[in-house]
Amino acid sequence: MSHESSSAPRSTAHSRAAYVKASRVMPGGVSSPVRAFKGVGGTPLFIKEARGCTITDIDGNEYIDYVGSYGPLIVGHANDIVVAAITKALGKGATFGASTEAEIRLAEIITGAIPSVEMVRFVNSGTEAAMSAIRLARAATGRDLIIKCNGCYHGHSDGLLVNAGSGALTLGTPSSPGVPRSIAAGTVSVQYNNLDDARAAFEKYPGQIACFCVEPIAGNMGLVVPSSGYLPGLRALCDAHGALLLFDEVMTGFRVAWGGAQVLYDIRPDITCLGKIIGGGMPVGAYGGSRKLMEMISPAGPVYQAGTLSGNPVAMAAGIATLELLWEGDCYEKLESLSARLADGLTAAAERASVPLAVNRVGAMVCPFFTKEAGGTVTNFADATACDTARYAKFFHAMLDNGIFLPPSQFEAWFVSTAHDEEAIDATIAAVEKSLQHVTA
Ligand code: HOZ
Repeated sequence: MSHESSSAPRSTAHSRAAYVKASRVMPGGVSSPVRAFKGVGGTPLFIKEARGCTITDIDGNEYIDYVGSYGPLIVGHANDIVVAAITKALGKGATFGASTEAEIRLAEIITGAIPSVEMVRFVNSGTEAAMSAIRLARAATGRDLIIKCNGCYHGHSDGLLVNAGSGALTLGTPSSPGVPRSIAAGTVSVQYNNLDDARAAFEKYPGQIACFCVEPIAGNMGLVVPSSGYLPGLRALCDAHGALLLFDEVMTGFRVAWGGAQVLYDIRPDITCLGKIIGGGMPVGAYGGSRKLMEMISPAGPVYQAGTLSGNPVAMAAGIATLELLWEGDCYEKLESLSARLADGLTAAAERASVPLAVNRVGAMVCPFFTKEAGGTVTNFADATACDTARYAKFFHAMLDNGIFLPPSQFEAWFVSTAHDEEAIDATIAAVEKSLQHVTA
């Protein structure tokens, strides 16, 4: 399809009216904070439908989409095969409160793709996966403390909402009222990409750390790439201190490679959290690890965790269809080449416009950071939060006017799907050229 864009301001009157109505009955007018445009100002779009790489709001404006529902839609919106799988499963019943063969199939795909995962427990969200994985780590080690990195986000459970990224960062509330001090005290936070900081935390709490919980590629403070040696260093520190290494691959699982970041970097964590892509756009999460560890989970073992809709057959069907599509053909090659084209185009456009921009990328996750100075890099939370969010906001709105839907925050990654094509990427770069003129004004 053609992706020609016009930079004429688009009418969003219906979205604005919907937002007024929504704000009367839903906190902030949304079901998840980042959607409210608080990080960029203005009124959030309400979506009518989406297909492929294109999303359409209720005013009928079409955009090339890089939000991709924050990661699950690696084969694009409303992929025919995924829709058919969902429809077929739904026609047989939405939920049973009993096991299905689809759970076995999805678990087999996951355990086949990720060497560190021999068994998997399905849950309903990444938040649930991380929360349950931490309980398992504490049970397995008999220790209470956990370490997490500033700016990493592992869902919104109490103990993980400490110096958190994603919406909590966008809104300037890294922690939250309502998190008991006693629970927050169980979380030690350190700087991402800083092994000395990690080592110091282990040394400060000898024999007390249950696990080091980390996004192997940080995707919730924008996209921050692990420096060489960081992940192997964490593995060695955990081993030296008898702690478990927990990779939160909710975002990176099956996105940066078949399997995820741990396959890409050849590191074996003890516990892995998954979500997003393995549910093909339906609500899902999972955590997994060695058989020995996972057999501690109820009913095989004593660590309790349950869920009425866990392993939901419609979500399983969507996940299986998505992963089967990814397995076939040259999906990851295509994602790599499109994403490189996007990142290179962003960098070149910024250079031409003399706008300082650091473009971070791993596979089909891309993030342009508006650094304060030319040549700036973003390797941790401090670098990310030093970026010019006002400039990102101007850029975001100019891109919307040019027909491109980006995450409404400097601190979220852009997601490329197999439904994008070179034409869409080139149209995006053309929009970037136009939009960068506005950020210097
Ligand atoms: N992990 C997701 C992106 N950072 C969350 C999306 C949301 O908070 O709505």
